[in-house]
Amino acid sequence: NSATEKVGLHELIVTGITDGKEKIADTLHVELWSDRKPQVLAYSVLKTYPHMASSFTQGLEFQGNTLYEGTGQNGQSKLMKIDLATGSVIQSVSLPEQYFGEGITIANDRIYQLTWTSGQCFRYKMDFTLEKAFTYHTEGWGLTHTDSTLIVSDGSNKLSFYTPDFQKTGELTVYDDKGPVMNLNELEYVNGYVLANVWKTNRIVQIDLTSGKVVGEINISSTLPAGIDTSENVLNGIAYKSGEKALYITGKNWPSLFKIQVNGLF
Ligand code: DDQ
Ligand code: CA
Repeated sequence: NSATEKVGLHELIVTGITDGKEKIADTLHVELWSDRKPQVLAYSVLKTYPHMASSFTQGLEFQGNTLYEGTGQNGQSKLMKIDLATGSVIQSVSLPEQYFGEGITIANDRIYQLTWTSGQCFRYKMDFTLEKAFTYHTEGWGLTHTDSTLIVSDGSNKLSFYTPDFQKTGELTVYDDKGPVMNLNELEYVNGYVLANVWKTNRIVQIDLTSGKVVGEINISSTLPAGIDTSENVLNGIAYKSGEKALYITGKNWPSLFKIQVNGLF
């Protein structure tokens, strides 16, 4: 067997010897992975806030000091403005029952909210009036933005880039040193990188937007709320408060929301 390597993302081609000649084996095996081992980023919990345990969190983001949350499940999906100190709702709008709400982000003073399998992204004015609906052709999972580029995850190891009018402009595949990092879910753009929590894990990965490599990771296993059923009620919410250089994290139906400081992120 032989392997060829390229710099950056590696490509492995497995070949076999048949009748003394080297041939590509019956099963051509091509795998891509990163040449970089993610740096484990240590963190500390600065504060614990209440979070509504009825919220199936699918998107979390600050605009200034104001926290916004989007929730999922058919018939229970909402866009909400949240009072951080109490966890209670300041303002909310419900999605029609046929939609399963997913990631949210706020760009150019507009709130965007994805849906899981309906291929519809809703855009609201800051007063929560619905302004427009856009169509896309993947599942909708997480959403964040940098300047006016929207960044969407779809449950694969891919991030897709869209204009504010939801025209697709590109995509990026994400790898760590073990291979493709699938199930990228809720997203947050922080300081040149995209953070993504990986569905059904306690892992947040830090993705380099130029290469797709996972350069860092945070494991929040020691910060799960007590007594939650972690089969579906998983970590799913990362919001960055730039003034504080702090992250706020929560999960689906978690009773708490944690303010954390991560070493080496900023
Ligand atoms: N997604 O957020 C990973 C994109 C979808 C999660 C869907 C989980 C469905 C759970 C439904 C539970 C109903 C009680
Ligand atoms: Ca977020």
